[in-house]
Amino acid sequence: MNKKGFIFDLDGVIVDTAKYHFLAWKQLANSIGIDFSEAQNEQLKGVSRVRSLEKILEWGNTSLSEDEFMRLMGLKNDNYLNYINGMDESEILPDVTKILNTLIEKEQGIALGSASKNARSILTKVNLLEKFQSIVDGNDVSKAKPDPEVFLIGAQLLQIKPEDCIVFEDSVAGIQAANAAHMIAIGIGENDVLHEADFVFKNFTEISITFIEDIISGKIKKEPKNLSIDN
Ligand code: B16
Ligand code: MG
Repeated sequence: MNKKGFIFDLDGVIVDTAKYHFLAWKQLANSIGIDFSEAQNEQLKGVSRVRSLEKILEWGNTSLSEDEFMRLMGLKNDNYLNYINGMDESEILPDVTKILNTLIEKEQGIALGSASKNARSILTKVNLLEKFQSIVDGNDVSKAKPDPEVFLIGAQLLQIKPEDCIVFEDSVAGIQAANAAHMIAIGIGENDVLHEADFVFKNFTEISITFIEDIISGKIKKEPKNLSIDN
């Protein structure tokens, strides 16, 4: 039997929590006199919570004591969790459940590989937690994407070789992490942004069951150009 490991990013792939990150970061930034735009929010996709606040402070030319930094991170997360608490299954992005169910039916490995420390709460809210055999989130990694650590741990937990894993990602750093892990990198989003991916789809409605079957059988492989010897 062919068994592959399918590793899903969370924000931007399974659900669109970027809109809630935006509202929570904007409220926090404005409270300390810093403007925060949607374009800046784009740059925080896939970036850890600590690094996100560091970037916002850089944009606002502001520095804080360590205590104040920690306090503001807590405030942002409390505010973000208020939005997350209102989530339900209707927020799952189109055809994500269909693809997950197909993979379960075909007895494939399924893992989550997210930078978010709130990943388990979010999956619970949208009722998808039990579809994942393994979860790797922001609590489990020491190195952020583009480092491949998050996906390599995912492969290890699934007990599947990295070369037999496939990553679904919406961020450039995440695609680079998948390439560095020698996994098939599937971008979810725009081709011009995610051009380092092996394949790019706007969303899961564009991914056919035949495509999934061809990956499982090994007919579809990683693009050789994305397999450089130094990563
Ligand atoms: P948290 P992903 C990432 O999720 C988000 O894209 C990013 O905007 C966020 O800062 C990061 O999680 C940390 O999230 O504050 O919940 O720990 O795309 O890696 O699933
Ligand atoms: Mg993401």
